[in-house]
Amino acid sequence: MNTLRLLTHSIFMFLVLHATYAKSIRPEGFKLGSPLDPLGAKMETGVDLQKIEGYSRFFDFTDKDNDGKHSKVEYVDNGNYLNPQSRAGIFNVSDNDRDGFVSRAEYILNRIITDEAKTIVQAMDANKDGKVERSEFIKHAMPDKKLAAQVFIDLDTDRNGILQIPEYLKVWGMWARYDRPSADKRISARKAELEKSNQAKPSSRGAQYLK
Ligand SMILES: [Ca+2]
Ligand SMILES: [Ca+2]
Ligand SMILES: [Ca+2]
Repeated sequence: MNTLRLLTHSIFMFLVLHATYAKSIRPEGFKLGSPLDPLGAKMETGVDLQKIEGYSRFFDFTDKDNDGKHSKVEYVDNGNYLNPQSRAGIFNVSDNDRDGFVSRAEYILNRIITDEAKTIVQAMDANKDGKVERSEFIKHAMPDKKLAAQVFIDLDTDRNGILQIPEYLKVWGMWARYDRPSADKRISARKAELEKSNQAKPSSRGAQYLK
């Protein structure tokens, strides 16, 4: 009986914490995930097969033992992107299913999300000093300035009025994954869709002219 009560209590606390947390990174009145629409994020629907294959090749460089997944040793300890702390952060965000490894699909999805986020945010850096200030963000992010101000607060995780890589990627990454299928499902669905539309084209020669 006590165990049951403890379990009920734990579930209740989880729901309370989850609700509080979800609210803190969400502009009021908007469903979690929707700030990405006004920001212009397309996520996996914005990439073609070539892009996916390119990411897949990058995945192989780091997958030294060719077992189809990145271990912490392969990515965090032996990696060379940014610094170990940033790599650990990226690794944990990428590991959607929390099995301690980053699968090919998890890596590809993370690259899609973060590369697009960086492209969108850095394009707002009007004076090209590598940082996106609050005023730059509000001016360029979206037509709804009130929403832009709310979204900025969510992305500026250290609250210093400036967006820098990688701080905003964490929140953006949560929005891009919240309430969506697994990385595996998303990447294979997108690939299937692209392969189908490739087959529907009259010929590869014809497809070239369509570009
Ligand atoms: Ca591996
Ligand atoms: Ca994983
Ligand atoms: Ca900041």
